[in-house]
Amino acid sequence: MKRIMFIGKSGCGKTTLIQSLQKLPQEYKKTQTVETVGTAIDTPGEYMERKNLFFALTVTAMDAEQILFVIDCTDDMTTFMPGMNGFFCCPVAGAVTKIDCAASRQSIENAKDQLSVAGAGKIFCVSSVTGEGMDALRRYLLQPV
Ligand SMILES: Nc1nc2c(ncn2[C@@H]2O[C@H](COP(=O)(O)OP(=O)(O)OP(=O)(O)O)[C@@H](O)[C@H]2O)c(=O)[nH]1
Ligand SMILES: [Mg+2]
Repeated sequence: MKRIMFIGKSGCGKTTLIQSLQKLPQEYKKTQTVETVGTAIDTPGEYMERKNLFFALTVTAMDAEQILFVIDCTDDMTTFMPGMNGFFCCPVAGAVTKIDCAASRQSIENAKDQLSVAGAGKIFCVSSVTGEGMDALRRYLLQPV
């Protein structure tokens, strides 16, 4: 699998998604700092939410081959800036998480739109609980850069 860096708000499901993609046991663990899990680079949501920590993401991204912007479809708050892919040198894809809990189809579409405006190319809709959409995302992340 490519060396993928996961970026998104705290609680959006990055760590759980990494566990699901790598078929690891699902255990809740707040991400406190940048962590490597197999080929994944997990980041704390606060690094994206706080301006003074954002630079750490751009530095860490130098080690990545692929960025994945992650957004929770149950969270209406805007998290990604338009054109945010411009901060990174490698390809950016997107994942909409928690589709098993989506209030409506529209909330998933809104999340996809936000990822698209942020500059994510390919976008996947997944649930780490039911596994829906996981095979397609896994296949994409297995493709060479
Ligand atoms: N229903 C449902 N819950 C999910 C899903 N993905 C994650 N969760 C839950 O959302 C909560 C937060 O998930 P995390 O994976 O820890 O979120 P995170 O983005 O890593 O958060 P930080 O480490 O704070 O940046 C946990 O209680 C997960 O069980 C999903 O697809 N569906
Ligand atoms: Mg985490």
